Amino acid sequence: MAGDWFERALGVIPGGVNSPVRAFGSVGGQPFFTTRAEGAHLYDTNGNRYLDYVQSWGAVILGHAHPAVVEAIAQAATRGTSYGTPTTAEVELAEAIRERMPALEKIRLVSSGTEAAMTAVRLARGATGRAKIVKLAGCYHGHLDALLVAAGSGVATLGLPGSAGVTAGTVADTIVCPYNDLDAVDAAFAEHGDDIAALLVEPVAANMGLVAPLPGYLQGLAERCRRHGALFVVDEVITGFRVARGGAQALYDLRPDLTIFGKVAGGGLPLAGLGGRADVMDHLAPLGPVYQAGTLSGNPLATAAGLATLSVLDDAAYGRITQSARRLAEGLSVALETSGVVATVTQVATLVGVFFGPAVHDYESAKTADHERYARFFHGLLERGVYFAPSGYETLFCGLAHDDTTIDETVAAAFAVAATL
Ligand code: KE4
Repeated sequence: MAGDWFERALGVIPGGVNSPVRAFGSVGGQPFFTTRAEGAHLYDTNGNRYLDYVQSWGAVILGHAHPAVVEAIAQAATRGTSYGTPTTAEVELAEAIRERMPALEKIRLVSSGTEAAMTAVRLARGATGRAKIVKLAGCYHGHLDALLVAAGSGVATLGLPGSAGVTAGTVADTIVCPYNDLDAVDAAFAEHGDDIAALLVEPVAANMGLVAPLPGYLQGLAERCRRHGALFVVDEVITGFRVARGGAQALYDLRPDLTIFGKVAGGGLPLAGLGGRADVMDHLAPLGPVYQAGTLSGNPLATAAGLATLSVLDDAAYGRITQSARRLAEGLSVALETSGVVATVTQVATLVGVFFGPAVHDYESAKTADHERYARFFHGLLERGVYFAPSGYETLFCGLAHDDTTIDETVAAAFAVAATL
């Protein structure tokens, strides 16, 4: 039984999980343990089948165990698993990424989004000779100390440690502004302009629930960075190769100085990276003075999975996934409205979000949504075999395996659960 496995896990792994959000802390209850997955479905140790909208937090887009990805990994494994030397697949994957995101003139592969963000922060500071970093409240860029910050009071405040173990010193150069608020960014540049190395943003915020950028917001950020000589860094770990073939920078016509990517680019294996202006990226070792390294960077199995995934994702695929997301968003809206539940369903291309409350535009308003009601919605769906994100601060991922039948099954379950909310 799952409970037995959770008990066993608790005896050897902190919280029983290797990443906190998996523990269901935000929604209550105990997590199930997955034994296998296929297409849009997960299967747990009790043989239950779930329609999966977490899709490994966005790392899976073709559906689980897609034949092209499985074959690519299996083939690569017969040739060894890691060499610690350059390989042709790393070059081919970097070129495939640049073909989709031309702003990434040079690319460095790493093993996680956190590692990519950490490198981007160090690189921005090394390339500009400046210390300050601007981040936006509610955006998540991984668990690097410099960005584990809580916003102070006020609109452009120096960060306070956002986790135990993060010292005041490591966040002393981090400025936090509300998302979707250009005036706050103006205040930050007015006070610290010449010392701001970079501004990091999730172009579509997906870690405070799904929050779209207001019209002109992203362009406003880019323009302010340009005016003050700071690097405009977009975190496309979720949106990259997810919301469009060229990511959010294609959707919103952006040319970032640096881009962080991950998840889809690794096809579900540990791969992430950063890329951008060659004159900035060339500051990275061994070419330049900004050190960065990784034993498994560009791992042959991960690059094989990433190449296989990207090769399936043509514009028609994104069109199909976007249509599924639209069908899901519309169905959820009707289901919740029919039951008279106050909820806001958001959709950006292939991403869908649900807030129990009025429209959300930043982290403060995301926090005012009814997360207790979201927890009840989550468990009601889970009981009916539908697995939504176990937190109202996450996002729902549609993929190629979510067809009309699976979406309609989900919407039917949502109607049933909405009536109980
Ligand atoms: P990783 O270090 O977890 O590979 O990536 C960090 C990261 C960076 N940037 C963005 C926009 C991200 O969303 C993430 C990680 N996303 C979370 C879920 N929203 C991963 C799930 C987890 O923490 O277990």
